[in-house]
Amino acid sequence: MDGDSQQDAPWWKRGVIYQVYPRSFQDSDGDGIGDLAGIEQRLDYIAALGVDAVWLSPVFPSPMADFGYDVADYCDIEPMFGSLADFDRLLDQVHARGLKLLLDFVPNHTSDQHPWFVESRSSRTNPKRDWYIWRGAAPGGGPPNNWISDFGGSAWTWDEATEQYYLRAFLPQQPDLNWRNPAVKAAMLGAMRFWLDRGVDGFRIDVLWHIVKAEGLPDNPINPRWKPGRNERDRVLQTHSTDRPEAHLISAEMRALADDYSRGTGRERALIGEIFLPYERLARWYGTPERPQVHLPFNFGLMEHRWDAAVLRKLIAEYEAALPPWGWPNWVVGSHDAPRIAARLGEAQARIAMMLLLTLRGTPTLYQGDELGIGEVDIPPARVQDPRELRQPGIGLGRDPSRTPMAWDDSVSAGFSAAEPWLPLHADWRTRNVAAQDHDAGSMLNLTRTLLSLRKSQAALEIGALRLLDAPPGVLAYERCIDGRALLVLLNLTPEAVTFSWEGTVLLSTLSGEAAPGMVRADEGLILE
Ligand code: ISL
Repeated sequence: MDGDSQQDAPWWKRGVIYQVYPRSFQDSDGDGIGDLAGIEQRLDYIAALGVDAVWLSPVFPSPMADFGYDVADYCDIEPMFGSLADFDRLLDQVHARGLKLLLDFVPNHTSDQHPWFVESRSSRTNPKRDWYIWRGAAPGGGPPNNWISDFGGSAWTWDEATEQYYLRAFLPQQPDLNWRNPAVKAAMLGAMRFWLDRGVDGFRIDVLWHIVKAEGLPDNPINPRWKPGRNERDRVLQTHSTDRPEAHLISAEMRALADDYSRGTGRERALIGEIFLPYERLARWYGTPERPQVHLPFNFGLMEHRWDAAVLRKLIAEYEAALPPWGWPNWVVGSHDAPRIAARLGEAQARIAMMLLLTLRGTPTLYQGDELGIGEVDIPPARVQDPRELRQPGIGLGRDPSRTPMAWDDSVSAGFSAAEPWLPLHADWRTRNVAAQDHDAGSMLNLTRTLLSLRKSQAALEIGALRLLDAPPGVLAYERCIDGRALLVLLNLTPEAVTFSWEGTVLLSTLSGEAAPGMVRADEGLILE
């Protein structure tokens, strides 16, 4: 659980990443959907928040079957979001504020409208046929194997014209690329170069652990723990469809490419891998010092575990223990795919979650809107947009509630758009918005800003070592230390006060009023010196 001794640790270690979901950040042209010019207008807000890097969910041309995660051209900007010129201007403006910009690279699949796939499906003998994964029907008919799409149903789609199935781990409109074909790899690494040449600071790489499938495409093992009514994806274990050794080799090649751009420029380009795996397997995505892979394999542990001090203590210890000595940690509590943290935990504990995220050892990723504490959002059935919800309705898989627009003020559509937004706003947007919270010293927004500025001013929080401490049930306690200086973090994960005799000066409490010596108040988080 070492800290990083280098005071000159790179930005992706010291910094905080802010995820912007472009469709829902700021609309500048009145179509109810956010865009690049809108993001540019709001850059001062992002900079003043105190984060260091912005990760943009996909902004490439897309039919939007999966809201941008179906890319029809890797080297251009979706007209709905703007143009390449708008992008270049945004990037300049990001850099002018001392921030970094990460794009979302989607290598596992393209859109079915991508010219590569249009060619590939045109005939069995087309030169691009092998850019995707085509197979004949199983001997008795039906799909070639038992793989299941993450969105439910078989992972194979029958193509009437050429009488073969193609593999697609997500929607039928998202055919999986064949990364075993060297031409695919060359084209995709070329697309990364296209954006690195324009000056981006790196990528968040979508479903990186999916990109190569086991040779021969064997059936996946049945998951004995799956029950009907649960996510159909989990009916089988993704043993043969994900986490292949060959995908690690590609991840190392992507890293070598990023490192080529970092070398000698004093500007490090960083790669974040979206990978859902148990920690000991997640840790392998760091690679080795000789052959590094991604800088940060996303750690989704806090989203996947029960909100309980003992459970989280064990989780943190296991994560730290699983990291290779050269692996820098990272933490996530929200995203455009996961339920809102305040919806899951309630408002009081969402404040604790923010303190946890911003005081753990490792790079935090903060999801837009979580700094306002946006909670549950009711999406009327007629307004559901998410293909995951539409394909397996009513079992809690919908992602729309986490993708609703940012609320800036109490004007029309919360200042997000002059038009009706593509998704409804959260019900309490008239009071839960940036302008309102700006003036409220106790707001979630101001708590977030204070935590971010404290983190920046305290090297112990940015890069210090972490030591888990014993604490009474309900309280998660740890120390962050650097150069003999230690900060103590006490988080009461329960709605009851817990007796605990702590010492030190209170730097911050998540609650208003005086911290009470001898206890951690109900739903209180404390940072002590
Ligand atoms: O949630 C998951 C892991 O437990 C998976 O279902 C899934 O692999 C994950 O959500 C992947 O998400 C990414 O790729 C998808 C896209 O729909 C998501 O928005 C994106 O974040 C396909 O590109």
